Amino acid sequence: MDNIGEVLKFLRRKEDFVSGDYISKKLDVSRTAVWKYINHLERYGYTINKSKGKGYMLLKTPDRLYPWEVDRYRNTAILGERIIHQENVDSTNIVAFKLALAGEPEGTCVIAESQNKGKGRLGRKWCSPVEKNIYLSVVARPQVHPSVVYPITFLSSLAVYDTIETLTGEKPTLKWPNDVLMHGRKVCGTLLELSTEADMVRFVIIGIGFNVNMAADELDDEIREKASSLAMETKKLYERALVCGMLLSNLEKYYLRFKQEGEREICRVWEERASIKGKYMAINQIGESYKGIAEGIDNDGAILLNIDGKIKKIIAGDVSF
Ligand code: BT5
Repeated sequence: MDNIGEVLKFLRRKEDFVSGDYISKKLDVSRTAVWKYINHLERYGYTINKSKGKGYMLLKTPDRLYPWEVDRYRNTAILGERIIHQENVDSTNIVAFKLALAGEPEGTCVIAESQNKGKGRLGRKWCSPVEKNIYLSVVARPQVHPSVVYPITFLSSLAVYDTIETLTGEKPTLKWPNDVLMHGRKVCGTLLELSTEADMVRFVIIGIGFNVNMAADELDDEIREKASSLAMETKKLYERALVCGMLLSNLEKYYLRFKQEGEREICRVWEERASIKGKYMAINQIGESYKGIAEGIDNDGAILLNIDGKIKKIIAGDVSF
């Protein structure tokens, strides 16, 4: 289906009919091949006006995260060079993890329209309704020591932050360690999963769940009060391929910065963006809760909490303000 994106480019060039003959000459394929591509496009959900004498005219593009749609908005050299798009998967992280184990190169993305076993951290569930949001897992091979991997979560949050700011003009809130919120409600979470060997990371799967067009009645009861989407917060719908392309571009920008400037720099950027210093918060770890004032983020991504004058370093947990 390599030529599908190319055929679409011709159809998009003008709001008029494009002849099959023209496309076949440009792509150096037969007229029958063009006809087959058009049929494929229809099966993918595109609405195309077909006229015997005039050719083809694109009337409607489905809101799908097909690789050739995301490519239109992606400005990256590594992330998304290969996109594996699936209608439904258990979890994009599970699919990407298996691919990475089998040697998939850095940058490959698994994107699904829905997940039936979407995962949060600690075995929690990620609500993943069909064709509404972005469920994306990126294979990264950063060649670093396992101890510096944690801040990779921040890369994702920062990329989502920039994407939201560009799209809406609003600044979201970053909540340690992996949440992005709008008006106090979670619109994005990141799940990192890694495979390591001795002193080296073999690969990291960066799993991003970003709520784009989800409506209030699609939220599971358990998250009704605390989750939201771009659409719910701004009262308009977004072209998900555009959002996804922007997200990948922003993620690559921060990923390159992570590689060049190191995890400390990323922690500083995240810390500043999250304006975390001086905030009073409670951090729940399995079975324990700590309350104190945030002093900042350590160089490995842990949060430093001042509890009655004593600094406690916490590497994992859930924050509530
Ligand atoms: C996360 O975990 O926030 C990580 C979520 C990562 C999801 C992506 S989707 C693509 C990739 N494939 C996967 O299988 N996973 C990744 P955590 O911080 O543990 O938050 C989980 C909690 O967020 C749940 O217990 C709910 O309370 C809440 N939640 C569940 N679904 C949500 C949603 N769609 N939007 C906002 N909050 C949600």
